[in-house]
Amino acid sequence: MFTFFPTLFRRGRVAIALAGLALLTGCDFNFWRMDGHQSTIVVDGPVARAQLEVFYVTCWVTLFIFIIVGAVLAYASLKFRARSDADEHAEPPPQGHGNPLVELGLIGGSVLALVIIAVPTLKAIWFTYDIPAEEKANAYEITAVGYQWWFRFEYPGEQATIDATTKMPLVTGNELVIPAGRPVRINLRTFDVIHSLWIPKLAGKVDMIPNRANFLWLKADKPGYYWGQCAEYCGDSHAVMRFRVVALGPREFNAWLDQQLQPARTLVPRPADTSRPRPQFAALRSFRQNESGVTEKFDVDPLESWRAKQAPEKDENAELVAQGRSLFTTKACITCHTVRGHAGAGVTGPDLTHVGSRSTIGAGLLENNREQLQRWLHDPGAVKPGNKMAKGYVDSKITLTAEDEVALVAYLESLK
Ligand code: HEC
Ligand SMILES: [Cu+2]
Repeated sequence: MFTFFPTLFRRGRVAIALAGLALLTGCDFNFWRMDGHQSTIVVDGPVARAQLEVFYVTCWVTLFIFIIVGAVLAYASLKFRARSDADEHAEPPPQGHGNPLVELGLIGGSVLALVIIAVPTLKAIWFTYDIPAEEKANAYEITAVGYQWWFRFEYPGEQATIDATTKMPLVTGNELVIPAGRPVRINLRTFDVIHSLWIPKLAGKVDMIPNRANFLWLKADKPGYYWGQCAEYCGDSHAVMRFRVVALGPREFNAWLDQQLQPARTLVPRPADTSRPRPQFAALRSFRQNESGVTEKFDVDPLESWRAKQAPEKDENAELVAQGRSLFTTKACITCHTVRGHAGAGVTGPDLTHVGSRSTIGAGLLENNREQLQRWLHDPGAVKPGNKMAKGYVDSKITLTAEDEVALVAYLESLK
């Protein structure tokens, strides 16, 4: 009677825990599909796929070992359990010492298990290390530089226009646009501390280490919009040091390059377009519960939203944009930022030449729209703890009125 209750209690606890887990996850289809934005299980490229295969092999081998050992343990505990009071006080059964057959079998089994894991692991290490020889000629090269707490992307093969006589390699920030279906070699550098570049659906993480020329390669199977993350603790805002990867087909990639290579856009006044609004990410308006302004659910396909971001806003106000452009210089934004062709040669903040065409700001933290841009300019430190722009506001005594913010936002949005 008294031994019965604790058992029931224990079983009850397990049942409650299981029911809780089912409740927590049951409604979330994605949990069972394991297809989150940063899934390593549902992947979209050969490098991530090779790494996933090693994971599966290891899982199956360990599951096999678990079942064998568990079965032997269950058999022994059941067969030799105490069945009566007398059993409990009886001598232990005869003990065995050393059985060559069993011992050799266990050694052989362990070696076999290790070989089964080692062969695909070594193959994957070789494959993921560098682009296969036959694909090298088709490779595209990009340099990624980690900063506390954002990423700079450089395209060494593309010469971007500054003015009629000067060019420089193309630099973008926080949004890595790559050609789909082509191997991409990414040189990994850092401006300050150790960071790590990780795009879970495309490739495993590799560190960006000071004074060490690391690199990784990856390939996206098809055009898509991917989530990336710094994967090495690097200070205050490490957890929100994110970025996006946009993979585009050849024609679209070239069109994107053409646009990015242009110097910053100067607005030509034109009548406002009042036709149907174009697709947007689900903004704070429709997704309020997400305090940080990060959008996880979308009204439309994220790649489509990104595409929509490439075209000029429909209600551009040339006067406001011009006002924002001059504030950009007078409010010291140019000390850290560059708008190629307009003003500034700052390199400690992201290049803003085409910031209006990116889908996020603050290194993948906020959706790039009017509300979030203003929120960022108003108090960057409140959005992203410790970030260097917030420090710059204090050091350079930058203060913005609400009108300044609106004008600056209009200017930034015009930079397509
Ligand atoms: C002290 C240097 C500094 C100053 C001054 C500064 N910024 Fe920044 N800015 C940064 C840094 C650093 C980041 C990246 C912050 C992060 O994501 O961690 C940034 C990010 C941004 C972004 C988001 C870009 C992106 O791709 O995520 C915008 C927009 C921006 N700044 C606009 C401005 C404007 C407008 C001003 C002037 C009012 C300004 N900044 C002044 C350093 C500065
Ligand atoms: Cu980092």
